[in-house]
Amino acid sequence: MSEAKIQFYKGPAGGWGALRSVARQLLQHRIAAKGTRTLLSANQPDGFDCPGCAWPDRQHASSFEFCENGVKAVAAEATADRATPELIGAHTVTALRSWSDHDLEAMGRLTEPMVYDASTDRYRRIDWDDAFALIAQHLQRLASPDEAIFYTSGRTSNEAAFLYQLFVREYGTNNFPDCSNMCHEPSGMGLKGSVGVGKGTVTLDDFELADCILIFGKNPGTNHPRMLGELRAAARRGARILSFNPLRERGLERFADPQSPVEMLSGGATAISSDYFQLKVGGDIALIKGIIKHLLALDEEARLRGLPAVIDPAFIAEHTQGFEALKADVEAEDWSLIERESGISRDRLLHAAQVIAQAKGVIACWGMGITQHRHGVGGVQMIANLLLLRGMVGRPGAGLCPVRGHSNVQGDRTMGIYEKPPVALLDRLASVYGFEPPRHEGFDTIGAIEAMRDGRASVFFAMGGNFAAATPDTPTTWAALQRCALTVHVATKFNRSHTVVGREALVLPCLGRTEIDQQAAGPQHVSVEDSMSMVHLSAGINPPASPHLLSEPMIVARLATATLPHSRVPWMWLVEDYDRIRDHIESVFDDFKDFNRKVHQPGGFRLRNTASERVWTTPSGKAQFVVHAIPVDTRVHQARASAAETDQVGAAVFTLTTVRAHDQYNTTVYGLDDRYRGVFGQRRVVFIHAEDRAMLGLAEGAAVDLIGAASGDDQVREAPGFRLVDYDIPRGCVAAYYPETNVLLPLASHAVGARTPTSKSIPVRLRPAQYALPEVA
Ligand SMILES: Nc1nc2c(c(=O)[nH]1)N[C@H]1C(S)=C(S)[C@@H](COP(=O)(O)OP(=O)(O)OC[C@H]3O[C@@H](n4cnc5c(=O)[nH]c(N)nc54)[C@H](O)[C@@H]3O)O[C@H]1N2
Ligand SMILES: Nc1nc2c(c(=O)[nH]1)N[C@H]1C(S)=C(S)[C@@H](COP(=O)(O)OP(=O)(O)OC[C@H]3O[C@@H](n4cnc5c(=O)[nH]c(N)nc54)[C@H](O)[C@@H]3O)O[C@H]1N2
Ligand SMILES: [Mo]
Repeated sequence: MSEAKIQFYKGPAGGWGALRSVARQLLQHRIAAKGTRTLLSANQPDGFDCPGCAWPDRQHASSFEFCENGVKAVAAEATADRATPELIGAHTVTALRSWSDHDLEAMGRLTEPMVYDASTDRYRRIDWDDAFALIAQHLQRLASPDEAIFYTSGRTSNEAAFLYQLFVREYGTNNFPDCSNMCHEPSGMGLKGSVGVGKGTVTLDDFELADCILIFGKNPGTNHPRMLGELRAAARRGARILSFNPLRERGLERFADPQSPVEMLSGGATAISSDYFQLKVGGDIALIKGIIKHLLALDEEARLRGLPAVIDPAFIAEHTQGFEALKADVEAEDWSLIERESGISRDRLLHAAQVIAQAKGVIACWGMGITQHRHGVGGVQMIANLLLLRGMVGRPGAGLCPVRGHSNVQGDRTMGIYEKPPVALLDRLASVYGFEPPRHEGFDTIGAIEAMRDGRASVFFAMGGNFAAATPDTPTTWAALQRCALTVHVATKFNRSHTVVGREALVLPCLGRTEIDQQAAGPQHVSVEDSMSMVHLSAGINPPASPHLLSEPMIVARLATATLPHSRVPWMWLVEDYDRIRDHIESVFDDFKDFNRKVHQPGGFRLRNTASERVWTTPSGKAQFVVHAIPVDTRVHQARASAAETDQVGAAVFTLTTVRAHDQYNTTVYGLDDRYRGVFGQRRVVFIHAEDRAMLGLAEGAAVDLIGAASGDDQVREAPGFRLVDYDIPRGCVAAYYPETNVLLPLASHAVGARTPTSKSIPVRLRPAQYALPEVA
């Protein structure tokens, strides 16, 4: 592990730094078997889908696409370290709860099912049969199935997700909170309203044709490194890449492709962004409105001078609704409000508008910087408005590109992991399986926490993930989970959530993506759907980390058999051969016609996306312009307004945005470095503008506590002991890593129309730390 230090990172993203880091990963992780083969088999036609992210691969067949963070994800799963019941049972759960995320992860792979013993406050081994019987007993005695909650993280395969939703609906509830609720929910909701489909409209081929790529609130250098390959190729072709991000992110500036001998040997790099707009955190709606306002003015000017239109009047007339309302709203918008809320000047926005006006193919990509706000849905719909104005949806080289996180988060939704299931899905389940599925909405993530907190739900089951760490309002969430009669986690690694137990608790170890899944009919494939709706197969190649692991589909089948003795679904027959599960998927989802044949072809197939064909499945049958006001009512605005009344420097309210470091995968902390941001050997840092720091009278490197400042919140929220790091970030904004900062976010602070926690805009104050931090170089 590196010594703790802050050191400016001079190089490009990728390059030798990335190669060195991979080499270190390989040395550090004792890789169980055939380590290199594991890495070379990621994203190959007959290998496994990389459990890293949801960015697609070319044909799923190109030579090994180098990805440093994919290597980390694969190496972490293939580790030779084992978290056995003995190792875990050597500590009390109370003691384990105080370990760092990094130390919990470093114990290695889970090997056997474990049950929590309250009398000793420890986990111990349990048989699989007894574990399923215990869950069945709890589920069967609930007064209503709605008192049970079934969470899903986004690594679960289509086959496992399909069986899981089938079991849970036959059991009788739609309580399906999932990681999507905390992630791209606003993209799904926003896009459904704007273009009728809650998914992106582009494919990788469009990236080859685009001459302008907009990147909002996304850090590809760390979170989707393979996306940099696409951006680099576009930049070299002369495409304009505009980045909109409060932080200077290295991967958006310069990238050296480790697969390019010239760049590696010459020390060269490709400049990625042609322009970088360092807007204020939460300023995206204001900023996009400014660009649209300019575009409309440029169009008017062109019209008066008899020049070609800047917007696309034919597309707008034929394909859209709501243009006049949007135009009136934007034209009435005040430039001073736009500039104040976005932090970007009218002139700079004119430049952005001119670049967009001249482009023939515009793609807009976005990530968590757009969605995790109170007005996340509005942000997504403003992006859609911008593209629709120029007819940039449903034509080659153009379109909408929400960049999904977890490798199968999109597929899980397609398979029906959704607390608001469409009526058509429920009708089909009823006709295919002969049971009446529940018709009312279930709990999303926020709803699930509220229900457990209030005693309306008492069994919590998680298919993957780390619910106790990933969710907001840590004290409330933990108390909610601890109130449950039973908590169950299906997982590959021991994590924080397993230490936040109900009165009874189970941890069930499962196979990972990289492992051979042997069933009666032989080794099995699973399927996944990437961020661009490509569905393809994945098959593990490593021997399982332990002979006691079950696959996720098998866990669901055995749980269903134990819980629903009268079920007519042939659970155990289905999991003998996953082709049978795929046949069932085909009988429920029309888009999966001929599923087995199509998915067994190399590269798989693309699911239909009506918006990319300009078929608009909105209520009006048209693509919809949607008006959104510039937010001036968020918790940050409210907290600032009340701080202004007290007028003390110490009362200054900052907008905290929470981001991922380079060496983490969500709540999984592989290492303590964030190389591109110059942070080494530590995670408790706050990035701040030097003048803000000086205004607070604090030195660089000073220790501070973060104090939650949401008005109307009666909880005291503190995250103690962070080091100040001067950073290129707008004044008034600070950034720190997740999940350490989740204690600062009130449960009630979530997105309008999507209920996504507002992890990217948390009002905080900074106070000199009450306790000293250790010395740092
Ligand atoms: N290695 C690795 N890969 C991952 C993950 C991981 O943790 N590690 N996580 C996976 C998951 S589940 C997801 S969802 C994705 C996440 O991928 P990203 O969306 O890239 O995730 P974040 O780190 O949250 O970064 C968001 C970016 O938004 C910027 N930002 C913050 N606030 C604002 C704002 O108000 N406006 C704008 N325009 N920008 C803002 C931040 O500076 C940062 O660059 O990555 C996936 N891939
Ligand atoms: N403050 C703040 N909070 C956030 C975010 C943020 O940006 N800021 N981001 C949000 C986002 S975008 C997301 S997606 C969520 C993530 O929330 P989750 O998806 O719940 O969390 P992860 O950290 O991805 O889950 C990691 C755990 O998954 C288990 N695991 C790994 N692989 C497998 C597998 O193949 N099968 C099974 N069963 N288990 C497996 C391992 O035990 C590991 O410990 O967090 C959200 N929370
Ligand atoms: Mo995510």
